[in-house]
Amino acid sequence: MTGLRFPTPDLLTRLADRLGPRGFTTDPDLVDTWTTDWRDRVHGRAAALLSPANAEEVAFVLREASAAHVGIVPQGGNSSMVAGATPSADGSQLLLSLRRMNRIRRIAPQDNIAEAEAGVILADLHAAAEDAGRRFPLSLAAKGSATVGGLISTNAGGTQVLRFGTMRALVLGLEAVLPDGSIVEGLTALRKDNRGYDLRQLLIGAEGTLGVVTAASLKLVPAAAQRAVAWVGLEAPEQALAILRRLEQATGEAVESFELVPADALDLVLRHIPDMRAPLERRWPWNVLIEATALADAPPPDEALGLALATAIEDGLAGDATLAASETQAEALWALRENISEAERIDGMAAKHDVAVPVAAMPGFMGRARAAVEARFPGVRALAFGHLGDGNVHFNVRAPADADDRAWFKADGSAVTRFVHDFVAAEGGTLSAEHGIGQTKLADFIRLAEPTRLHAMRAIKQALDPAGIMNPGKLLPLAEADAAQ
Ligand code: 2HG
Ligand code: ZN
Repeated sequence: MTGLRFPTPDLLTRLADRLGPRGFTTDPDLVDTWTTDWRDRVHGRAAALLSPANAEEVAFVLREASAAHVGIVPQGGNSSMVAGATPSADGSQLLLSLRRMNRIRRIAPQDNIAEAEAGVILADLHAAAEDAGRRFPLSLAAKGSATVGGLISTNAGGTQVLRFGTMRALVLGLEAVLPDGSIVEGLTALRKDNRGYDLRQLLIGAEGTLGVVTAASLKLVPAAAQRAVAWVGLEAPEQALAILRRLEQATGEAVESFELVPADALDLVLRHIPDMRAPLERRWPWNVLIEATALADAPPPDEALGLALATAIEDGLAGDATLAASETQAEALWALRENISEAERIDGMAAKHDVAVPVAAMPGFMGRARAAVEARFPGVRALAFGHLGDGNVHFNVRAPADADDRAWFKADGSAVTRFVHDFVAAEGGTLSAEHGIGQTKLADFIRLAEPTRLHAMRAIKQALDPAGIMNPGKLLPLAEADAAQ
């Protein structure tokens, strides 16, 4: 690789001419809103914000950037948890927003696919699929801003992975632009296509380091005509897991979400988010939000779920439970879960970790990790919540109650993170279950990854992006020569 450079005035003029006023700006009022990560931890600068209207314009940008050795940072809704779409602080990189490419090109109910451009917001895709009597079965708290391109580039997970898998399982084909400006026309509706290396899977989860996803054909499933949503209070995560396995026996594939919420996460939501109400009379140490669905003609899922939960209470596995009696109540229960990140953000800085271990090992892991981190850093408060059914929790560590959270984060944040990542590595887990590596996990990823994995990743990067222009400094470190000159 050769060194990256600052964009010259001449390059900026060529980009402005090709993209037009809607597609190019250097106005700080418009650029600067997109140069900080969602959690306000990483502050970048960008020479310009590019908003192409189609794949041909993206191709023009990448060809020019490759020739000029200028870094490109692709961005969707900017809801990355790892600062994966935040440019570097030196202002040498160009932000490439895909938000203008927000058309759902078609929905084909007979093929069960939707073809959506990279800038389509997840909630809009949900609505369009529903209008066609179908469903796109991936959801997460940031659905109002996260875009299809970002979800693909980060191989997003969310709250339905238990049944439908991550984004990798839901993408049939991609249209994408490679760093040399060539366009991959891969928007297939084929369910099977077995011709060697799978470029689509390579680009999914590549965090924008190998090219730019511009559109995708996505799998749809039949609309879930009925859903049952329950909130369960219990004493320990081990019991939660036992309940999940029982529910699977009782309801087959009906359970699609099984989310763990500790008492202190619920407290945060009740404290910081308006109009939230505690779902159960008592404050239980742990809670689980469960959603089960069924097609129109199937028996109502609330009967099976209600029965299984009543038995779990009788058997002493669960302490208490409530079943939503209406859509409004179901939404209210989901709001308690989906607002945890926002409530934690309002509360202050946190060292955030997105870890996974084998499902059955997770309850024990959470207990050990919490005890270890709280012993090593006295006063800190560990909070583990999320996708217990996938063996993935967000093991976030907040400042001691009496500390200035920003000062604490600056002084101790990376030591806490290093400690947690070492801990999860020692237990055979991963430091990124669903959020990716981005910038905030880069150092520990490189430190802890197997050399063979890193070697293969570097070889792929070198082959597809020899100038190193794509999302520099994310997922793989900048080579020394690549800091912009
Ligand atoms: C979630 O599960 C997201 O709500 C965010 O992945 C997790 O804020 C977090 O740590
Ligand atoms: Zn999550």
